[in-house]
Amino acid sequence: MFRYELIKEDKHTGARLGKIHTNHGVINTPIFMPVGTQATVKSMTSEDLKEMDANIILGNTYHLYLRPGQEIMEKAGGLHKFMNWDRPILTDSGGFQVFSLNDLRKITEEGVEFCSHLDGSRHFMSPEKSIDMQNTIGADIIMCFDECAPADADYEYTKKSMEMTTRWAKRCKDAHKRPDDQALFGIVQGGMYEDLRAESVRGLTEIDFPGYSIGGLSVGESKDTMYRILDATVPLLPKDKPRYLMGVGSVDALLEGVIRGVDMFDCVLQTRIARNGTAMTSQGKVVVRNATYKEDFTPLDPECDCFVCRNYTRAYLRHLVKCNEILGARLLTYHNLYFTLKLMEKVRNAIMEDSLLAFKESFFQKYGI
Ligand code: PRF
Ligand code: ZN
Repeated sequence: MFRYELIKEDKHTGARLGKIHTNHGVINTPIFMPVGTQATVKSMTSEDLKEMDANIILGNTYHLYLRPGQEIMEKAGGLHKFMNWDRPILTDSGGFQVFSLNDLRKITEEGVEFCSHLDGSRHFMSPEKSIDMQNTIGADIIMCFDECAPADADYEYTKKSMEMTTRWAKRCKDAHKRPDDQALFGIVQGGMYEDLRAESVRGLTEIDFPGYSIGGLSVGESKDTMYRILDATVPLLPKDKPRYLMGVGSVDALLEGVIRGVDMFDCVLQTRIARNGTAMTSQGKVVVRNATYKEDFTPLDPECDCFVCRNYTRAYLRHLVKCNEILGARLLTYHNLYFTLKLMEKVRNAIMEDSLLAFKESFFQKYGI
C-alpha cells in the first residue's frame, strides 16, 4: 500500500525529509529518480542500479506503448518483471512526450492524435488509454495524462490547457483500475502564471490524489521564473502528500527545488551528458573529452567512491570517449547517477541536521555555481 510519511521539516527552508512506502519498498525523500525511458536506464543493468543504491526509476508510457507495445507488456507480467527490477517504478503518462516529440499532433477534449516518432504511424492517446497502459505496465506510481503548455504560451491558451488537464485528471482517476497498488499523481499545470497554478492546485486537490506532480517547468523558461512558479505553487500543495517536480534535475535546480519543498525529481541530464562525454563532479562539470585530461591519471572525481572513480583514470575515460567506445558512455553514466544519488543522500542528511542552507552554499561554491 502506498503511503507518504513526513519525517521532518527543515527549520530554515521549505525542505522536508520523508519516506514513501510502496509495495516494492521504501523511498527516502528528497529523491532523484534515474530515467529509464525504454525499459532501461541507458547502459545500466538493474544490478548496476542497485549497486549505486538507486531506489526508484522512471519509465515512459509513450515509448513502451509504441514499443514493445501493450500486449508484450501484458504477457511479460508488467515492467518490473520485464526488466528484472524489483524496486519501485514510476511511469510518466505520455502526455509530455506526445507533446514534445511530435509536430504532427491534434489535441481535442477527447485526447491527442499523434504520429509515432518511429515509423510515422497514427495513434490516439487519451486519459483512459494512458491509464490503461499504465495499469498494464504496473508501476508503483503513475501519472495523469496532461497537456504541458509551452513556456511562451499566452494566458488564454495556458488557462484553457490547464482546465482541460484538470478535466483529464478526473477522467484518469475514474479510469484507474488498480488504485490499491498504484498511486496516481495529479499534475499541476498553469504555465508561468501564478494564479493559474493556484487554480490548478485547487482543481486537483478537490479531485484528491495520493501525490502531486509539478509539470510544465524547465520547458525553456529561465531558472528564476521556474523558482518563482515553485514559490507560488508548492506551499499550496497538501503537506501530507509527496511532491514531484517533473523533468528537473540539474544540481542547482535539485537544491533549489528541495529548499522549496519538492520531494521527487527526475532528469535525463545525468545520463545524456554522460553519453556525450561529460561528468558531474564535486568540482563541477568535467568535459572528459578535453585534451587537458590526456595524461591525467587521477580519478574522475577524487571525492567520489563509486566503482568508476575507484578503478579508472581520467586519461583512460578520455581515451574511451574519444574512441566512441560504449564502455566510456557506460562508466560516465554510472558515475553521474552515483554522484547525483549521493548528492541527494547528503541533502537528506543536511535536512536531518538543519544545515541545508550551509550545505547548499559550500556545494555550489565548489561546483562553481
Ligand atoms: N508533464 C508530464 N511529464 C513531464 C512534464 C510535464 O509537464 C515535464 C515538464 N518538465 C517533464 N515531464 N506528464
Ligand atoms: Zn565516481
